[in-house]
Amino acid sequence: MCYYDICFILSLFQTKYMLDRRRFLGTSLLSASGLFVKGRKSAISFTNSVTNKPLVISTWAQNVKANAAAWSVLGKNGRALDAVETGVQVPEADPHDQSVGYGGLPDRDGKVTLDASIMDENGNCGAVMFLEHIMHPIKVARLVMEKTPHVQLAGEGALQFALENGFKMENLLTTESEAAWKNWLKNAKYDPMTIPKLLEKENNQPGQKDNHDTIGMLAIDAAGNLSGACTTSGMAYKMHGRVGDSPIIGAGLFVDNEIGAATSTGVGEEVVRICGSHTVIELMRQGFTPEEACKKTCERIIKKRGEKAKEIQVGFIALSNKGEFGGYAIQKGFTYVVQDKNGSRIFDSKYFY
Ligand code: SD4
Repeated sequence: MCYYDICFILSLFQTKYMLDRRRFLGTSLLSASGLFVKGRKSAISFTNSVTNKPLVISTWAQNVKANAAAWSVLGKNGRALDAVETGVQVPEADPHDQSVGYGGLPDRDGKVTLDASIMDENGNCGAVMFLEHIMHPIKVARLVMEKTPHVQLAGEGALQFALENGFKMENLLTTESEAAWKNWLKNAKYDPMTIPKLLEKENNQPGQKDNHDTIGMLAIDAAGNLSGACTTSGMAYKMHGRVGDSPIIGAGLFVDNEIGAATSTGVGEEVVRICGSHTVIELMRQGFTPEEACKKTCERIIKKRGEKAKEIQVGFIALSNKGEFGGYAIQKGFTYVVQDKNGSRIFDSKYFY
């Protein structure tokens, strides 16, 4: 038997193992019973191996309204791409949401700079980064995808492209966010956990009640096609010119119609280092459920950062092409929200610390 024969036999074994594992996961998930966690549902109660579509899932509980907007498209047999583009515009236009679009906390120079990305079922994608003065960066990202030979446009060039396509320049810095920035300037100490800490102090976890964070939204439509969108004003008081994970395809967002879609929230630098959302999808390709894949991806960050990981928040959500979904975070407090034909449900994510 030659070397190539041995390799061939080994690959047959590997394929059989993966198929068995997928079958096992499918069966065990089917038999999972409904569970409730502190008044909210645990993801397992809605994870099953029967196709559940259409469905939309977003980071953070507050995004119930964004999901409802996406559902207005999905519920009428609309395309997942149109649904996610419509849905994430809700927090983009909300002046009280201090981590997305209008009203976002500025960088250390007082400028609101936005990152956004979008990806469809065919692997088409578009992104804008370090974009100023445009209320709906996600719409510009979609135009980058559909009207240019490129995938990403940044800064001045992205703004020029937006203006050429009929977008208006607007002041996105609200009085509230300007006041917060001026207060920060007194000590001017950058801390990537600024938003989580602020929210904790107010005894109000990110995503709950009036608090918000980056929105990553994933949807599967009635035709079984997946799409995703992610939009943010990035880390509060970041350096001018800083770009996070949200507009980086494979980091803040990834869609592969053969497997599923994933998106992230939290400290973008940590997500970029491990190509987070792409990693989630590759783990799902190996047979892990969306929740397991999100957990394993968080583990990669923890392994790299050691003790420092206890100071970092990153959360992932994922949706399979069967409508199975899940999420996981490094720290306590991450939530996600799902809407399908059964209505809207908020989930407390499982976490490490
Ligand atoms: C970023 N991931 O710019 C975004 C910010 C975020 O919760 O999600 N904050 O790094």
